[in-house]
Amino acid sequence: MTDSTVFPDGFLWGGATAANQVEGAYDQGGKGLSVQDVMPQGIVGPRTAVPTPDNLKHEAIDFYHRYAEDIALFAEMGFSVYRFSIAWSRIFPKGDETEPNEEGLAFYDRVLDELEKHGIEPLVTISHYETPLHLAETYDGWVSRELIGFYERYARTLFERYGSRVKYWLTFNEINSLPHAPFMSGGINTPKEQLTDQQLFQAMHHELVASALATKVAREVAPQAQIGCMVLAMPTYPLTPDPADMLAVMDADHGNFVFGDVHTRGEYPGYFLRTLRERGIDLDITDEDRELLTNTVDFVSFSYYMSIAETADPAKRVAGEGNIMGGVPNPTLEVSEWGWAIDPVGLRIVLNQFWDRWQKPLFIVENGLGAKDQLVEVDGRKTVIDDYRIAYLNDHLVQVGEALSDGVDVLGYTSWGCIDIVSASTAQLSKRYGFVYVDRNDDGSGTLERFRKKSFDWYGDVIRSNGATL
Ligand code: BGP
Repeated sequence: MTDSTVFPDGFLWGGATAANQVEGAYDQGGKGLSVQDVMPQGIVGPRTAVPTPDNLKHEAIDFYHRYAEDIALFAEMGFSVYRFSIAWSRIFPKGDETEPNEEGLAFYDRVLDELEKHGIEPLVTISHYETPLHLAETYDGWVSRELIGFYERYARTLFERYGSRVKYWLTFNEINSLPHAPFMSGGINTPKEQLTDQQLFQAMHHELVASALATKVAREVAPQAQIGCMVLAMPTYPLTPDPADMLAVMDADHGNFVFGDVHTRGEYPGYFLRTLRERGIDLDITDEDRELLTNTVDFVSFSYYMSIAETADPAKRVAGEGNIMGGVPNPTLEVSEWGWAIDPVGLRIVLNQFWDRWQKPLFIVENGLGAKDQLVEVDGRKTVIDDYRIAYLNDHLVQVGEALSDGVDVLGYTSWGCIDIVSASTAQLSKRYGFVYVDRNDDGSGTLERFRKKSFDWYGDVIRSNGATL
């Protein structure tokens, strides 16, 4: 139960998706290929040389043609915000052109029209794991400084076109995932095992400069825009009270905090400079870069799915456990079907941690439970009785209420994959997050018909009561 007054008036409630996981139409409307078009197995599998028919993202859930129907369903739940991403390769098919693709721009005009019609505030991710493939193959993605200019042109085009209609913008999805998934997150074509620290940190620096530059451009061409950074949040607990374990936590945290620190403080923190020195990394940072980094963000957004534990003892580190960000499993927590630790309290902890550290409004832009759903018929209507999803979301939202009572400034909450979409890690559809079931299976079969799950009605009640029914 939450105190019925804890969610402030104007708290933004909604859901989130990413272009490559919903749109489909991967080669329509003048769109170029993105890194996702050669990742048929998601992060877990290798990239392919060319697009292959087994890539579920090529059709995904066909949002490209069904956006009006889907947005109407979001409106029925009472969404006041919808987070979606723009596919870079719809706007600049190769990434390095000088003129944008009008057909791509027009598609997002139509999406915005639909949102406006329903009074839903858009929250736009500029780059969500969708670097144009040409930039990956020709420039090695963000390893190249040239990407800063290409991204600037892309971001400027978006601010000019949509700046009067879109208030909330995110520069890069989960920017701290770059070291863990360099191809998906940074379009880096060099295989991960061959990448040097020097290349990886340089790519990170380029993204941070590009993000700050986008903020600067927005201030000029879309002054009412609010720009946020976006990080993957994962509170890390010491496996034992041994100070060495706490130090391991501090090191892991620093590896993630550096991204938010730069975005909010406008410069690299001392602990990061120490890491560079100790690893013998000599970053190419120009005076102009330093100046650009001072363009700090208006708010900090993040995804939250799980927490993790850390240890200094290599013997306690079991290969393949933890998750893509590292860490070791926490024996006190239950896990999802995909081994992700379920930890609602961790969300309150991370909200307080980020607020204390950065003193910027926070936006929870991803949270949810990936689960295998069973379509059933109740009173002649097809649905999913997803009590497990309701329990997960309810418990997490109660903790958001706790953080609000702690005095944390939270702008809103967008549940991840508010309609079933293709999973980023597995590239399958059977890992479902939605309030809306989409009839599409891992083998590509299915009618793409949409069905309201039980959680659809539950979330609608939560939104309409502004959190009082939690
Ligand atoms: C985040 C990504 C999303 C997303 C989500 C859930 O890391 O920003 O794109 O899909 O995780 O992950 P998955 O789809 O692998 O369950």
